[in-house]
Amino acid sequence: MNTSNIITRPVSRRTFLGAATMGLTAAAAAACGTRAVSPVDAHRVNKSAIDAAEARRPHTGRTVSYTLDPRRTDIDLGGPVVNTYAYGDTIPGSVIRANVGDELSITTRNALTDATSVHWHGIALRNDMDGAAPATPDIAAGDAFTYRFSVPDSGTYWAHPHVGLQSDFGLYAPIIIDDPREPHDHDTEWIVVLDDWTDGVGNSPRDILTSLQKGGMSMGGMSGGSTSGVGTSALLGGDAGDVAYPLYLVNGRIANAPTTFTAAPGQRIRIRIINAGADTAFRVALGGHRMTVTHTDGFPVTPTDVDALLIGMSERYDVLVTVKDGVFPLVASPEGKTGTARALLRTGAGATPAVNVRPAELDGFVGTVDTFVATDDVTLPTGREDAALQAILAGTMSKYQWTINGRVYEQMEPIMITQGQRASLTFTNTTTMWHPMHLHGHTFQVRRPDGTPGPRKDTVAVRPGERVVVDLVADNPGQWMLHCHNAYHQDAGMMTRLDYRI
Ligand SMILES: [Cu+2]
Repeated sequence: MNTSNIITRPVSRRTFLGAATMGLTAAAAAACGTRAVSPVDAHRVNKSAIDAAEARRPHTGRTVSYTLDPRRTDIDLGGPVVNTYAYGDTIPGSVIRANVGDELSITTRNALTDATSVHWHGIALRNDMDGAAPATPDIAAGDAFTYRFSVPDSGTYWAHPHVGLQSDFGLYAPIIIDDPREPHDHDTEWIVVLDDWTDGVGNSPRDILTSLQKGGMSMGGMSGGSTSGVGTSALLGGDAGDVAYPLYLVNGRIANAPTTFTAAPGQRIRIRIINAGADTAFRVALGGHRMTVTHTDGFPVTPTDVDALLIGMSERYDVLVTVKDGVFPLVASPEGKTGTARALLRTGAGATPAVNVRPAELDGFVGTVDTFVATDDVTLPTGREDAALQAILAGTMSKYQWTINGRVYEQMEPIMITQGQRASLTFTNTTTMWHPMHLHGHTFQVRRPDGTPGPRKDTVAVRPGERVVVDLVADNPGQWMLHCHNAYHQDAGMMTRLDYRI
């Protein structure tokens, strides 16, 4: 095996991890010779531009208030009880809900022993309330902060910290933004939050990262949360992830003790599916039903029927289902990993399906980002490209370091954009792993392989060796994080910023 060319070849992850003597990649080596920029020093924003952008958002004049209590607490996962971090006493945290144009006022009281923040994932909000430093300062242990921002777009979003590995604990909550003008095309709604879980039952997220940095192959064993034993996935183009989790959860419960959603036969259910996992893509299906996908990351798509959906970390899909009579498993199968997560849908009499029932739909037609096309009303204008931005994804597995444009976050040079520009952003994945790439403050439009507009998304999976182009409109000034939503890749450097020129 020629390890000198390892990042551009589809080698196995085991080989990749084992290449401990591998030198720096060309991209990383280039970065070593250039000046590092402190993100804090570079934190300059145009406050009046941020205020002007806020004035352009719709406003109802209504303020909806919530409190969020990040704390250490005991959580019953349906058998295993873990002492972990959560928002309040439940996983997921309580739903945050408002209408388009409302102001959300969310007082966050940090009872953790570390600083935290709350990032309002997917919402095109004002930059200084984004919940990611330096645009918004972190909240010190014991302190409180009230996030105030208006919400311009309807859809399914979620809240999570933007500090270290806190996103691989129980700190997550759904956010639903309603548009009262939207036609009401369903009878009832089911929010389904997926997660991969290790804290308190396997190795801690911190220990997992340490293991990955040591070479990744030393942590295997019965306690779970190991960094070996992850397989491959054709849908993900190769290695499925870095961490084999001991548990996978739907709405905070293990597969043996699932939550049950109750409806009546013939009802139309809108299911909002959120992947809050740190290192796991899920393949999701509802036994006995096809699903009509209506939204990707909050934005409408031409309704499209699928048997199952592939959902990467931080992605959201909304689906409509007209339910049959009986008891049906909603199964979230961790892609390329061993285990299962599930919930139950009960609309009538019948025995509960066994935990090992694998719906045939999981192996039917699986919707991926390539499957969907945004509706006309949310399709971004085409025909003009003022800037062609690049994000080259690379990695050096010898020390578990991941980079964008040759740099880890601490040394990043922001990607620059000018307000009003229409820009393309090209992700080029030179690694042997897939990366769910997320941009804050914007919902870009993914270009289909033939160049035509695909779905609106804030997170797009970029498979090994693949190039993905997205288009965006620079209409939300500030400094915005652009990063891989694999929590371990992000913590190990795979983050940069999109900065508006001032
Ligand atoms: Cu990644």
